Amino acid sequence: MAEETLFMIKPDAVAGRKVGLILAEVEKAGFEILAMRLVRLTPEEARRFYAVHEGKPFLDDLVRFMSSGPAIPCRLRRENAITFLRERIGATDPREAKAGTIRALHAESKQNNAVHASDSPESARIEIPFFFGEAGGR
Ligand code: FUP
Repeated sequence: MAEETLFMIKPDAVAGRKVGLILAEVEKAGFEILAMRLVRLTPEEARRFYAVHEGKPFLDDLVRFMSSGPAIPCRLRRENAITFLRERIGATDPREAKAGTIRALHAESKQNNAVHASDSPESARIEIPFFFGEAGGR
């Protein structure tokens, strides 16, 4: 069944001029781009996006990083999009990510890890409207 997910190219990858390469990989993997923006998150927005990590020791640094420059959230569609994209991006820490995954290829560190992808249908239902509103960005 076709499914939608929220993908985001993070500030490290935008600053590192990796946007074209990463979008090419996403398109080659069969995803359709339904909506896309370039946004600079405020620290408050970054904290709200990562609200599930409230109280974690890495959150303050993560918020600083996520609000340090522009990021590119994308609404993507594909068969089995959520699981398939999580496979394609690889583990959170690029040192643990399988060879050939987006994070293995493009991430700098566990924090500056190039991309985000929704980890469940519940997350996608929150994260897509976070960036693309009720109308889904159409
Ligand atoms: P992921 O779903 O792979 O993006 O990973 P998590 O939801 O566990 O973490 C969200 C983000 O927090 C990661 F992308 C990077 C950051 N993070 C750290 O900086 N340090 C950690 O120990 C864990 C996560």
